Amino acid sequence: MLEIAAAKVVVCCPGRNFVTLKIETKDGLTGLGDATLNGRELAVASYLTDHVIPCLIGRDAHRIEDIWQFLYRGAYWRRGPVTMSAIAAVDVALWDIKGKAANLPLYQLLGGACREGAMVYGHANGRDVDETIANALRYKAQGYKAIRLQAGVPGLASTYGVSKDRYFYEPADADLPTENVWSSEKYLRSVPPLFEKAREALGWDVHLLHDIHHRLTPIEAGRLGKDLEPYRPFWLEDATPAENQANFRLIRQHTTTPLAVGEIFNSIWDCKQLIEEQLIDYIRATVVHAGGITHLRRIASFADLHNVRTGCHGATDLSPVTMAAALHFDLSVPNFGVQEYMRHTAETDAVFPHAYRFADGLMHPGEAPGLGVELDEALAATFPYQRAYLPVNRLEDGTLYNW
Ligand code: EZ4
Ligand code: CO
Repeated sequence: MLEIAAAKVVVCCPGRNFVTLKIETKDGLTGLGDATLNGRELAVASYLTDHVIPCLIGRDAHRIEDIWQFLYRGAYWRRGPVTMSAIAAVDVALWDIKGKAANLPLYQLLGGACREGAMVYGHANGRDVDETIANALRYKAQGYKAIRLQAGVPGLASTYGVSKDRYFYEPADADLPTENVWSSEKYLRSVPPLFEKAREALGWDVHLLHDIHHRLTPIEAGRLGKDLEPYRPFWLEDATPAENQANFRLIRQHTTTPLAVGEIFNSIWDCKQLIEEQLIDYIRATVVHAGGITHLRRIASFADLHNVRTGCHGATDLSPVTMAAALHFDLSVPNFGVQEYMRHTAETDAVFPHAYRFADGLMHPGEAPGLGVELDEALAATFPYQRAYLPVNRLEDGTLYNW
């Protein structure tokens, strides 16, 4: 019995907001879990503080699966991003504690390493094709084996994925949602030339990825997938919204370009049909938004039966706690595909000192017991929460659209 004595939520903003759960056992072990839900942070903080923590005190920290089931079934109200992020934070904190209790890095408890490291992809972006390619060449020079390409669309003032800073991309950019203007027609014309020039400049020995960010209809996505086939993208991400999973059938009928989806999924039920019918190639569900390591392993095992590999979300709104958890998961799961990696700011790295490291295009979670991430609470307290929202999109005629 490893009795849970206390738990608290720390909300901080070292460049962007993070919600972190810290669980302590009676004999002094601590575990961290990330509960950050971009733009809705305080809802998860309250869910944990007001409704979850009181139920944890006195329970056995070793009983991870039982506590997961208690929080999932016991709430009566199942699924949803707020609930599943809160459950994820508890789950990851308990895995962290178990690792520390065993004096082993978490990946050892998950079955041990299946590979030397997790291949990560970096984000190359720019206001135009040339700037994106120049940035992609920098990533390649740093050893990245996979690079995501996003470029500004001619005729549109701004678009997803194009940042002011070369290495950091944080879309939650204002204390109320900014409004962007979107045109699928202009966008669809802009992507094939980006990939054509990227292959000329970068060659064929690097994986190239692209994120559509839910902005196309299935038939438009089918056409883009077909147009990009000559350039062999590693994947097209979030081609179309996936509430209706059957939508992906239409895309599949038209292109052999691999498809990835699921960064906003929070449960295995969000991808059941997509996986069962093999409508996708990579599942992007993450530790923090999909119920923690316990639930993500279940998704990965199910995906493995259908030749779907993992490709966990890893944007800057996923804290170093999630990044570490993801890397332990990535190292141990047989059907790993790729891991997204957007570097955090220096302030974030200082608040969350961590053992994970990058070398030659691969990342490794390190050998520290548990997750290998700490929280500097005194430093975190110097970065108070600042409300920040993701933007919204409108079509050129003013219709509210997907961002
Ligand atoms: O827009 O994480 O693939 N990465 C992404 C991210 C998401 C943000 C939203 O909070 O799509 O940049
Ligand atoms: Co994405």
